[in-house]
Order: sequence, then structure tokens, then C-alpha cells
Amino acid sequence: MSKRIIRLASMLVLIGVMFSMIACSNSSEVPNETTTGATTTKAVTTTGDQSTTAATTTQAVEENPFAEHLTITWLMSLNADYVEGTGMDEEMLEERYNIDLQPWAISNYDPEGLSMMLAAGDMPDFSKLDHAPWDAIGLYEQGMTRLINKEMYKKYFPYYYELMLQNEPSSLFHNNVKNEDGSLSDNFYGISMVVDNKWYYNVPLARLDWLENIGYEIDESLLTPIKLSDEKLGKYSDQVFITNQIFPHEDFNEILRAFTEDDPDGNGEDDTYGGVIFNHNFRSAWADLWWGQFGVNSSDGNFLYEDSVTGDIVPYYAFTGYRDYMEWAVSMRDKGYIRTLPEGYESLAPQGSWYDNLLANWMTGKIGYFFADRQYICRPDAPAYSDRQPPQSIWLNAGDEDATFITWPALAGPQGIEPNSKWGQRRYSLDAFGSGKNRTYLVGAEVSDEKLARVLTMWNDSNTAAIDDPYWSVAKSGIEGVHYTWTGEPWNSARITTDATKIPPHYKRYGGFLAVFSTGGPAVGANEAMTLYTKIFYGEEWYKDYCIEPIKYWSATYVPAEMMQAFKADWDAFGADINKIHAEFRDRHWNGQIANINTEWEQYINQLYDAGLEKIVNDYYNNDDFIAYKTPDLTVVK
Ligand SMILES: [Ca+2]
Ligand SMILES: [Ca+2]
Repeated sequence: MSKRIIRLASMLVLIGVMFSMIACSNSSEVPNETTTGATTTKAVTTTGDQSTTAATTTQAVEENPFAEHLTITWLMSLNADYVEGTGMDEEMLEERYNIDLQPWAISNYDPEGLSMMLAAGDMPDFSKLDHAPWDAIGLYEQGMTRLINKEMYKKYFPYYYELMLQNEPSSLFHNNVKNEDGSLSDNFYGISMVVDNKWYYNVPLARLDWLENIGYEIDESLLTPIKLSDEKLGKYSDQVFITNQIFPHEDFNEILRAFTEDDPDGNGEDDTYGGVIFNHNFRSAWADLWWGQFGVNSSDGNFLYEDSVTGDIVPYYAFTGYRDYMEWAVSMRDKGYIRTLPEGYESLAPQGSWYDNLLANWMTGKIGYFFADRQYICRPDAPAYSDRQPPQSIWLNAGDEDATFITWPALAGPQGIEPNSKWGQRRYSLDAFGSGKNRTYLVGAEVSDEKLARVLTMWNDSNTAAIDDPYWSVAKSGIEGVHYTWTGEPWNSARITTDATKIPPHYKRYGGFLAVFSTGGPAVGANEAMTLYTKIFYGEEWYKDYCIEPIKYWSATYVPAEMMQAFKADWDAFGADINKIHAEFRDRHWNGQIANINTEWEQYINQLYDAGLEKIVNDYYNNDDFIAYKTPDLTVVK
């Protein structure tokens, strides 16, 4: 338990009740070095390194595992113009692993090209066929691919195998060749991609200068300034601060009130307000922080929740957290502390209508609280997009060059910070392993164990090498000064990719041999703000404390195929009625037509159950054959 309450010296809020709760935890003092490169502490395996002399290894008697020269066909890139034998990365890997890589000049995003290839019976040895007509199971059933046994990972790709163990049980579900009784086997239809299951996008961002103007002081020791040195935003260095502290829910409500009523911009006019909210039917990642205060997620309807009274597993629209969110939202809206956007924002498509509107409203400089994509805070290198986002939009477009900001992990819920309190953001990927066409690497039917072992070894070496390893950094990303440049300190600043047309022919790259696994570690080579934010975010493991975890998650990964089919039939029968009851209740609530939430919520739930939700809950959501979600160990593998 390491949730941290922000401790404010406030003239406006009753001190004592909230601030006596928890002292700042020392767990925040994670040195940056541990997070700069998730892979740096793992030793490079020497088996693949032919430049290492035998004398330096203790297993001198071992045979050279790369003695036999192997030809390996390949298709893992958009690069349809690539001419085999011309790439710098191809040459490097061929030399080290005693192989001839033969990339095929078809884009893996080309449905026609891939269909023709497969129709002709051609299957590359190693591929990722995002737009093929069949998925991994379909291709295997047609005899195009082979299976991969877990032992191969254990032996030749231990880095991957360890991640697999860490992320059980869900790591085993993806691409698994299930036994006849439905149990898991040790064989897989393809190599499941590893994705970052710790990531979340939006974080809270508020005007720090306004907080100070309305009487809050935050201890400087709790604030880490974002340093900026680029030409564009460098003059705003030290104007955005990251803190790992949390405003208690009631404090934050009070802040939204004061942003509205206490003239935080000091111009003597009643012209500001706390934040922007959307109506109840707007479900998006941009509403997740608001909803998340009440333990319910807006953007992903596959999250299921446990009803604390009945123990039923229910969808968001039957969960009390949703009710509590709606109550809070309407109450704050009616007070004017948070406001909706002008007409027309409701539509999610085209995206521009609400998104442009939101950014334009924030840019008025009259709003105190925002939610910000961590990737774009103070980002200097994506002008068209990022200049409209706070904080930079306030400096650049609202004409408020002195504005200061604070950003923190999540908005807290009314139940406080007790260990079992469930509020916060949503991890973007719940599982570390993925499946489906765009998250599965395929191995051709003709590939021998030896060939598979060679490639797995290559991937193991590339993933376990130090981030600045002279061989692997070039094999993965090219040469500094040729393929990219750093904006500041190497490996600790932004990396700008050189325009492809400006790279000399002999430095061309295929680019699809190694960039195959995202291990969930902090990204290197982002802009200054994101690099710092990422270090704190991963170093302090915010995703462990500030994310809502579903009790169950509705997806083919967790739901048996027959159950999914039966559900679809039932949903076809009941779904429209359930949706209608939900929509009516939701809209009446938004329109202020609910007189007594407690009685009307109960009536609403009864209506839903009578309309068929009871059967859905009993037969599917509560059913033990629908496996409960288990949060994996989210520690970043070093
Ligand atoms: Ca070749
Ligand atoms: Ca004012």
C-alpha cells in the first residue's frame, strides 16, 4: 500500500480531518537509474556473440550452436520496397547468427498481397501477418504454420519465458492450443506479442498558480519540476511539476468550487470554472479519470464489477460505482463547478467535434483542471497536435506565459485511500501477452526446431542487451547521427528519427527483425517531459496503486468459446431491452429527472434483471467457467 495523500496548507479547507491520514511514504525515493533501462541489468547471453572469445566463457566445451548456416525467410514489416541483401540490420544479424535472412517484399498490412501469397501456398518462416485472411489458428489448421512448445521458450528465449511466468495465468491463454477438455496445453499457435500492461494515458493536470491564489500551498519537496531546454518550450522550464501525491476527494471538490467562485485568475471577474465534463452517455478514455473516482471505468465496457450487496458480477451500467459517478457529476454540474461543452460535442464521430471543442475550451485559459495525455505534456516535436493540449496550449495560445501546473497520478474516490479502495485510472492493456492477427508472430510449418531456436536466441539477446549496447543499439535503431539524433543527453533525452529520404543507400534498414516485443519498461528516447514522467511513473509503479482492476473481464481470452456463443444468442434476445432501460435511466438522470436516487436505482436494477440481465448475470458473468481476472505481477522486469 503506497497511495499518498497530498498534504496541503490550506486556508480554505478544514485542516486536520483529511491531512492526518497518511504521511508521505518513502517508497517514492526510487532512484532514477533503476528505471532508465529495464533491460540494463540483465547480462547479455554470450551464446550469440561470436566476437566473444571462447576463453571468456566457462562452458568452453560447448559446441557452437550456430555452426550450421541457415536460410530464414521473413515477413514482419510494412517495408514492401525492401530489396533483400541491402539492409544494414540484415547484414549485422546474418553475420552474428550465421544465417541468411530473406525478407519478402510484401507489406504485412497489404491484404491482397498476403492473400495471394497464401493462396500460392507460400508461407515465410517467420512472419507477422496483420492483414492476412486467417488468424494463427486458421493458418495452423490449413497446415501453413507449426506450433511452438513452451520448452522452446524456456531453453532459447528465457527472457520471454520469465515474462510468461510473471504474467500467469493470462500469458498462457493467448494462442494456446487447448486440450480437448478445454485445459491449457504447453503448445501455442504462434508467438504471442508482449505488450506494456502497465501503461495508462491520461493524468490529472491543474493550474498550480490558481491553487496558490485560492490559498493552497504544496510543499516544494513534493514537487518535481519538468526541465525543458528545447528551443520552443525551453522558456517554460520549471513551470510544470509532477507530484506523486493525491488530493483527497473532498479537497478536490472544494478546489473545483474555489476555481469557480474565488477568482483564481485574480482579474476581479467571475469568469472561471473548475473543469469540463461530458454527459453520461459519453464513454471515452477522456472521461476515465472522472468516472474512475468511483471505481468504474468509462472507456472499456468489458470491465465487470462485483456488486457489494448481492455478490453478482455486473456490467458498469448495473454497478453502484456508475450510480455514484452520475450523482457526483450532476451535482457538480448543477453547482457550475464543472461544465459541459457547448452543443455538438456529444458525437464521438467525427472525432473532431468533441475533441476540438474540448481543446478549444481549455485554451480559453479560464478552466483550472484538465486531463492530459502523458505523452504530450510539454512535447515540443508534434506541433499541430500538442500545441492545443494543456499545459502548452495555455502558454502558447491562451497568452498566459506565466501559468504553472501540477500533475499527479489520479483522482481519488470518496472512500479515501484505504488499501482496498478502488478508484483511479485504467491500465490500457490488462494482459501482458496478446493474440490476434496483429499480436501474433507466426512460425512456418517447415521451420525446424534448430531454426526456431536460432531466431528465439537472437530475440533473447536483443531483449536482454544493455540499452546502449554498441552492437544491439545499432541493430535495433541504427547509428546516431545517421538514423537519429538525440536532443540532449544520449539515452536520456528525445530521439529524433532522420527522414528516410536523407539516409544514404548503404545505411538502409529493413527494420522488422527485432522490434517485436514491448516489455513494459520505460521508453527511451522520448521528449524531456515524457522521459521524466515515465521515470517517475514506472519507478514508483503508479499503475499498481492507481488503477481499477476488473473482477472479471469479458473477452475471448477469459470466456470459453461455447459460452461466448450462447451469450450472443441471449444478448440478441435481451440486449435491446436492456440497453433501452439503461439509456432511459441514464438520460433521465442527466436531465435531473431522478427524484430519489436510492429508490429509483433499485427500481432500475430490478427492471434490468427482469428484462434479461438476471439470466445474463447467472449464466455468464457469475459462471465459474468464465475465468476471473487476476492482475499479474506488474513489476518491471529488470
Ligand atoms: Ca539475406
Ligand atoms: Ca476571474
